[in-house]
Amino acid sequence: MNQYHHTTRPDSNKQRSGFTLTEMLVATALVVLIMLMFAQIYGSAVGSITEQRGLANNDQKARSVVTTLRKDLQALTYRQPSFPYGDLQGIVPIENGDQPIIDSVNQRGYFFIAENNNTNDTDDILQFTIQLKRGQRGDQDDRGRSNRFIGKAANLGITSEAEKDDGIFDNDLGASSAAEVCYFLRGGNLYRRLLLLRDPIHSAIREDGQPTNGIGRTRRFRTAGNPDYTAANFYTDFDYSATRRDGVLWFHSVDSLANDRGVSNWPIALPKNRFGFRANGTSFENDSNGVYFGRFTHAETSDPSFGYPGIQPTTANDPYERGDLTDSDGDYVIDQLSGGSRFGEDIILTHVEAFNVEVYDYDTDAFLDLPSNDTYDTFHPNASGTVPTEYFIDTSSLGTWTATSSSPPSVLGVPVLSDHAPVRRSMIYRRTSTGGTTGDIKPEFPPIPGTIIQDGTVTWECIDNRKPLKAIRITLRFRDTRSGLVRQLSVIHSFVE
Ligand SMILES: [Ca+2]
Ligand SMILES: [Ca+2]
Ligand SMILES: [Ca+2]
Ligand SMILES: [Ca+2]
Repeated sequence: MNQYHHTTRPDSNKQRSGFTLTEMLVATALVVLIMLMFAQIYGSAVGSITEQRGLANNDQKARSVVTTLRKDLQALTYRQPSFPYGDLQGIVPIENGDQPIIDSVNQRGYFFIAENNNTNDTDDILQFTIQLKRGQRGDQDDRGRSNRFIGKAANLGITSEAEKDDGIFDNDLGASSAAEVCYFLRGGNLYRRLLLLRDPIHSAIREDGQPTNGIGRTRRFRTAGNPDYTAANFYTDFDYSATRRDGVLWFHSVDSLANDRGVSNWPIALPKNRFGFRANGTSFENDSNGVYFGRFTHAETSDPSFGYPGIQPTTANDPYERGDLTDSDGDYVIDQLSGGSRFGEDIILTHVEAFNVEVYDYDTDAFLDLPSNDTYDTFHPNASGTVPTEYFIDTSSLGTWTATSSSPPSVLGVPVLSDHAPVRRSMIYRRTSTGGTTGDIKPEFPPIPGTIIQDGTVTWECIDNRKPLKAIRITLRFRDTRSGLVRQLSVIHSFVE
């Protein structure tokens, strides 16, 4: 039996000659739909690739900037004082009269913040001194052992010069374990300006032309016999910290970091010796129209007319005093100093929208801006002129000691040098007795916390009046130009050790 039977469907025997119009329309619609879907998927994929590239670019830049900033902060020379100079947690400024209580190992160089407008995160300045160390604070410095800071140094053809500090002659570079560094924003660019402190490498053999001060350590300053650098503009050819004194150009050295030697070492902490500060000790941050510019950039300091500190400036050509500096064309370069050859060498990040420095306030347990136009400055005991606002110190009603006084003040500033010298507020004496009458002769008031002084029938106790700065936070916000994405990063640096 033939079980096989042929089933037929309608039209199955007909040869198809084409698609119907309906089929065509449906097919076309499907193709368009699919294409649209692909376009959408592809588009968003491309978008996310661009975004990811943007993030990667930002992250890469940010990592490098943050690494640099962290390294600089870790190399801070100005640190928490250690026993017996206090048991404070954080850094404290050095006041006039504080010479006896300076920790010469940890309180070296300076640390400076300028807030300017405290609702504006583009006008903060962070500037401080750094030195590479083997480990933590108090360690020997690391001369020649790790990557030292490298900077330009022109070859002057004399025996003791910065060009030889790296031990290699004729490469137009010098090196140092120490520098002063400043960070600031201008025109959306973050600048890091590095100025080396002279620190020639050690050499057992003196015939190699290495500069030395004769005791095998560092050459502090240029020799007075060849004082001026007149060949070209100083900052075009030297990434070195220098100043002028007695009509002569002087390099700063690692010895300039010491704050316990008066002014014999021409200390870099003395404001007038720092980069970006005027001879009167004030930070120079605005052009002649009062427009903020932060610090002079490489573009400006390499302008042939910058002059300072290579030549003795006159009022007309001293960049800190001339009074005609403007940026009228709005290109964020001072017009009068726009002919420099080193444009952009100090830019470390572009398209930056904020560089905000804040200080930790333990009363409110928060990071806060300083008040507008204020600075935080660790200062120098011999500094004169404008004294920075004394944050983190109790400046309340200090009295002065008077013989046989029956109404002694409750708080006494520790007198320094002589009875007529200004009182110091880093260490104060509080009256612990009620009432009483002071003695006939003024007692010694040593600046040692915890010291009890019996003065007639009055009892005084020495108090460490300094309130340390425990930490700062630096917030960096910048934009990736391809993706348009904004990234924000914060670096918190603790001064507590
Ligand atoms: Ca500000
Ligand atoms: Ca060299
Ligand atoms: Ca300009
Ligand atoms: Ca700020």
